[in-house]
Amino acid sequence: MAARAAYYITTPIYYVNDSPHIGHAYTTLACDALARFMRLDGRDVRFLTGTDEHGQKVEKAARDRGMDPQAFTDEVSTRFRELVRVMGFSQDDFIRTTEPRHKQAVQHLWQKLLDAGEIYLGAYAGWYSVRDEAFYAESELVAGKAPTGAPVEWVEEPSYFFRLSAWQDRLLAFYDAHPDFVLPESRFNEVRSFVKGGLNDLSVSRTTFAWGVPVPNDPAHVMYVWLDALTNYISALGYPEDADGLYARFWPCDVHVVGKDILRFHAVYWPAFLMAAGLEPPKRVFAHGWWTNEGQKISKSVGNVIDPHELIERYGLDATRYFLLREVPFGNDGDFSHAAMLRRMNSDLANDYGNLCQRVLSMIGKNCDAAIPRPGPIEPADQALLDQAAGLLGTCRRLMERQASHAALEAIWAVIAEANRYVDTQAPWALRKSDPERMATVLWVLAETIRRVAILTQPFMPDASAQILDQLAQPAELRSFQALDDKGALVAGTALPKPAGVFPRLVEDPAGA
Ligand code: ME8
Repeated sequence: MAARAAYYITTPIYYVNDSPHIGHAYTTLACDALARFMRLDGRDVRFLTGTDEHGQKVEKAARDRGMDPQAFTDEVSTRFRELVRVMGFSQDDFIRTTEPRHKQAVQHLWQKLLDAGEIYLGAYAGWYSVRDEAFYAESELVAGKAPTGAPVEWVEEPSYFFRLSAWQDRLLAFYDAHPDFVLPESRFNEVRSFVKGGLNDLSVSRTTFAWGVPVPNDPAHVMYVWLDALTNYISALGYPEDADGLYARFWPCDVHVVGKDILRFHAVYWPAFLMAAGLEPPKRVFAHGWWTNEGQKISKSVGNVIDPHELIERYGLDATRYFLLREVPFGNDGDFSHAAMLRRMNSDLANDYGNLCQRVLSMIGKNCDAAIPRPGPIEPADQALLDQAAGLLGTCRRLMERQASHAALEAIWAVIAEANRYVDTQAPWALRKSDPERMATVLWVLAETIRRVAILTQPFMPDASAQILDQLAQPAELRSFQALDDKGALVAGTALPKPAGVFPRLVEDPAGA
């Protein structure tokens, strides 16, 4: 058998200055769906998430709570792990930047950059935003604030610099050679124009606080939190020793999924650091958009932060996953609203997918002795539906290669809609008396279509899809994408359990809560 192709996907590592919210859950969810899809498609997947625990922002949050930074990060990091558990994410590793394996890797990378002459000692005098953990040039400020609206402070201190200015041409050449390096394309254009505008050397160490990885041989300095944080993507693979061979197997990364707020760090600084150290840059950075809540920016001060735990409690895990992945084209900004959630749950899930399964499985239960019916001759209308369902894998593969989960879901729902139309036009209930053999064929075609659809919805809604496949009595070994060919087709006579509804209809609370 041919070796399985590797697939490495990462989320940003989240700051532990605060509890996780919907934005964090969203990025990790998007990665989870991609990771599950690739696993079901036979890829050897490595899916990484974790927490970013150093820097001034985290140190300040710890101080505000009167806690030692390590004890504080231990506590908050646990909340991120808890979220990952509640959301049922399928990560293979969870890295914390306070772990020894990470610190060693960062110090090694630093030494390589120093040895290569890419880092030099100087002094920084300029603006810094603790909230963004970013340096800003005077010309970038808007009304005395960072372009993100974050407050800035004047910083003057000895600092090591990375020769970023020398990387402008090589970065532009790299972008030209890799036209899909950043998706969506509009974001890539922003990155190119930023780099074309000229790059300053980047301050990569700080001396005015201590919560970071110490600079080798100069302990007055801790490393800039972004140089530290970005390195997680390779430290988690065992870089530099690579005792388990993970680095050799999974680097360069297939895709770093990030929010648009941190694209510059990933698409400019990170490839420059890597190339300067003689390492390969990642294959892709995908920058997704920003969620608002009922039209408003999500912020603690507004008090409208969405807690993912509450969403799951109210709507259920799979419905929440479906909503977040389907409602907004991946890459665009999106708005969370209860009304939109209600629409998706009732229309797409309960009416379209849920009803299809319920109607077909209960008709089989009642009219076919609760076993997969034996199909007679296949007619053109049957073949048309089967062909559409069979075409889905290719379509979804093409879309998921470009992180377009929303479009894959749309394609799957087009087949669900087609199947519902087929039920209406074929009217199997009317065939029960007039032509039972034809009824058996129609119900087989429908059950087979549901099987294919349910295999493909697994990455997006693992639990609901598993329930549907259980109701079709599909064994575990027939749930990967390999089973999507005709060899996996439903076998007549297979006994089926009693069907049960999978997608509850959401009844609007009259109080409008
Ligand atoms: O930036 N909508 O961590 P962070 C969508 N530690 N996504 C959102 C969001 C929203 N309203 N709010 C947050 C950091 N996110 C660094 C990363 S990586 C080497 C270091 C998501 O805790 C989105 O993915 O501020 C965004 O990029 C990330 O959370 C920022 O998380």
